[in-house]
Amino acid sequence: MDTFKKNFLSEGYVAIPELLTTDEVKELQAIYNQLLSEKEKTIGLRSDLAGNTVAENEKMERITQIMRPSLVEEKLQNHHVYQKALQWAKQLLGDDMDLDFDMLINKAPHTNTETPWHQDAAYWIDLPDKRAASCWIALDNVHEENGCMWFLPVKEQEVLPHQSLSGGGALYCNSDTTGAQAVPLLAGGCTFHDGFTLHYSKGNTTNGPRRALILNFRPKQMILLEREQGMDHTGDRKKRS
Ligand SMILES: O=C(O)CCC(=O)C(=O)O
Repeated sequence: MDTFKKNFLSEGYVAIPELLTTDEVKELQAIYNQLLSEKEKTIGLRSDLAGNTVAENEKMERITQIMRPSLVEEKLQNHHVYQKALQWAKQLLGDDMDLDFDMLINKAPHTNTETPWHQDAAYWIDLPDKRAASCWIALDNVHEENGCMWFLPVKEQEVLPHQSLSGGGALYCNSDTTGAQAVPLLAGGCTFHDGFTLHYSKGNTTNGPRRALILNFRPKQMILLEREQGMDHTGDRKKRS
């Protein structure tokens, strides 16, 4: 077994330092900026993971999340990044992996808002086949100060109790995160994490954006099961019931 797969299976996450070329990063940055600025295009798919706790007239997005961006942007849908990431997902978890959903998570400059510790499975319905991999792709150089990812392996495949931030914000869980590792990356690098791995990122305190494109993969059969149950990752955030 190759080292990437071994690490992914034992730790619940792995870093791939160079998924994309510099040109691919530039192409994706341009598409990303367009999606961020054209708010009307992403109505219903867009929200602030920080929750809407500020007064309406002071409202500014701190952690912009856009679900399923490739549904509204054809250039994204056809981009080579989806094939590259899928090949990795197959290598890590098997040939039956397919794209379940994509999303953008942007931390604008000086918004200094952390994404709280959570497990992705807390957002999902319970499926019989638990294999899943989220590919978190850095479109800027990322480090602690602008919000690179942190990970903490979880031994059992169990979903810890989660709560939501007020105002429809992200899910979070209170857990001892001693020993968590920060994973800085250059733009074009990525990490893969599974649905149970605890993860978090600090706020962006720098002058630049922190743009991430996230692609989630799981077995084709499980995607069909999700869709049958009305789960297509476009809707409101809900806690696992
Ligand atoms: O980008 C972030 O800050 C958090 C990303 C995340 O939670 C995820 O990809 O599952």
